[in-house]
Formats: sequence, C-alpha cells, structure tokens
Amino acid sequence: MYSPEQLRHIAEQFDICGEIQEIKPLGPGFINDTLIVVTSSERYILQRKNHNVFPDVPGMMNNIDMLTKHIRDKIIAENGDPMRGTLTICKRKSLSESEQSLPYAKLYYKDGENYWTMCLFIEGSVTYTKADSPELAYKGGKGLGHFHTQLADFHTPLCETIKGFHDFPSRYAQWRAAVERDAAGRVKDLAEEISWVESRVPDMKAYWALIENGSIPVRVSHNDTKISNILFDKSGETLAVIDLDTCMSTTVLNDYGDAIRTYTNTGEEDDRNLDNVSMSFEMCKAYTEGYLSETGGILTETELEHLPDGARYIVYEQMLRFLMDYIDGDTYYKTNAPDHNLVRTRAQHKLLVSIEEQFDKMKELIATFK
Ligand code: GN1
Ligand code: MG
Repeated sequence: MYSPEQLRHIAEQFDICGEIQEIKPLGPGFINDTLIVVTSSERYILQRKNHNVFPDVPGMMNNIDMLTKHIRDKIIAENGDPMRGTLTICKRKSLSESEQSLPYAKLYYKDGENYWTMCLFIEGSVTYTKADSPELAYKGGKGLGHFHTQLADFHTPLCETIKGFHDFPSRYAQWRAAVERDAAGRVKDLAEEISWVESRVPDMKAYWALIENGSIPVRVSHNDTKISNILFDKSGETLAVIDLDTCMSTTVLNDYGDAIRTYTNTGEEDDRNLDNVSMSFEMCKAYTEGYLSETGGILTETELEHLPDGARYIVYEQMLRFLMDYIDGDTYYKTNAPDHNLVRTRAQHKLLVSIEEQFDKMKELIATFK
C-alpha cells in the first residue's frame, strides 16, 4: 500500500499542469491499479502497471506512444480533437542520470519494483460496464471499427506485451502444463469443466490453422475490447479506445470476439445464476452492424467470414483462462471469493454454448454484409 505522500511523489515525477489536490482510486481493473490525480487545472490517470503480467513495461509504453501518435495524426486529418479521440501520455518532467540510458525512460517512472505511468483524463467522457441497448452496442462496434481502420496502415513492429496472449497454441500449452502441475490439488474435482476445454480442441485447431497459414492476416489489434475500454461522450458517441496495454499484432477477429463476449452477454461475466447468461442475438447484430459500418474497406473476405469463429474462440479462451487460474490456485486474476474463478468459468461456458447454438445464425448475419 502506498501512502498519500508516496503517491504524490510518484505523480510529481510526470510533467503535469496545476497543483495536485487529490489522488484517489478509479475503476475495477483486474490487472493494473488505476488512480485519478486531480490538480488545480486538470485530471490525470495514474496507473501502476502490473509487471508480473507485462514483463516489458517500457516496450509496452513505447507501443502506446507510437500508436497514439499515429491515431492523433489521423484525428487531426479528420478535423477531430486529438486530446479527446485518443490517450495523451504524460512524459517525465526530467530523468536522473541513471535513468537516461534506459529504453523509453520518459514514458514511465520506476519506483523500486513498480512501474507507474500517467495520461490525461479525457473530460466529459462516460464509460459503461455493460451494454444495455442495441444502440450502445452499435456505437461500441463503430468505435472499435474506427480504431482498427485508423491503425490499418500502422506497420511498425510492436513489442509483444504478453507473449501468446490471444493465441490458441500458447494458451493450450499453458493449459496442459497447469493441468499436469495441479498446483492447488483441484483437478480431481473438475472432470466436467476440463472436458469443456478438451472437447473443443479440434474446432479451435481448425480455426487457428487459418491464422497460422496466413489466410487470416495479422494486424494491430487491441486485445481487451470490453465496453469499459471505450469512452463515450455524453450524447453516446464514441470518443476513444483506451487501455492500450495489450495492443499487439494478432488477428482483429480476437477484438471482435472479445467485444461479442462482453457486449452481448445477458448476464455477468461471473454470474452465479447461469439462467441469466446467454448471447443476445439482437446485441450481436447491432454490434456487428456498427463494427462493419467502419471496417468495410479493410477486412478481407476471409476475415469477414470468420468473425463468428473469433467470438467462439475468445469465449472459449476466456473459459480456459479462468479455469486454468482456478487450477493454479488463483494467482492471476483478482478474485472476491474462493470459487470466483470457477464461477467465471461456468458463466463463460454457458455463454460459449449459447454462441455455439446461434453460430449458424451469426454466419447468416455476416453473409448479408458481403
Ligand atoms: C483482464 O484487467 P482487465 O479487466 O483490463 C484481462 C483480460 C480479460 C479480463 C476479464 C491483461 O482485463 O484479458 O479478458 O480481465 N487482461 C489481461 O475480465 O490479462
Ligand atoms: Mg485491460
């Protein structure tokens, strides 16, 4: 835990305007700790980046710096407001002598073990934890589609901030190792849940082969496209895509998939009442329409055709990740109960089954956009 004085000292390392008045926690992220810094003239977001999850924070910050510059140029060309349309990273005020030789040292502050970063808070922005109407889903889809289009001509290689993050072969290898290790002695009670992962391996392999053989291209993708990572303005229009920590080169079908996972779920990600959980086709349709209204020019026919596979894969992968963390003894995700990861696993499984039941309908929907 950090004292208010320590937090103030950290915030003061960055080049910010005004006198610091208050520093308080913000939001429920599972991975990083996020704070809001209020000064006499502005508000800022201060984050302690979890370097157990992100082993190369400087490389990650360089990704974000390059991507936000690229987006900023696009916004200026569209006569938009670059301060509201993407994140503005705050750089360090000055560097000590020993910091000067470090890579991308202006983009973060390292206090002992921990890495801190700062960006401007986008005023007048609204976030949602749940999409409660097709109109909002449509707009969220438009926001992601616009983001993909803005970055479609970004070709500088990016640092892989989490190795094999949304990648079936890596996840499956981690999964097998976790089951073998059985670190928390929980495997014996999980035969049914483990079969949910194993029985779908052939389908996932077949889909992933298209990525490995290049039929589905790799692009800049966001990799955490839940609704709370899009800022809306007060009238409901999208402003900016945030939380760029996991931007990497993967298939954009992962982004569409993670959005479908979160926008269309009629229940919660960790709903104990499975009757609540299903994919709302109406929300899926609205999100897809919004997304495709912006990406028409960039997606290939193969990408378009496999959008439903992207949704099925990401929900499957999320189920695997929650169950793997439960098997490991809850070392990755923050949990609020001893069985929290198991509850999350079951809810993702229910959502996956619902997607599988509506898979043909999703394919038919996509076909209408060809
Ligand atoms: C994590 O911390 P947060 O909420 O941004 C996770 C995502 C998961 C999500 C599940 C780096 O995101 O991949 O989908 O939890 N991020 C990382 O809610 O693992
Ligand atoms: Mg995130």
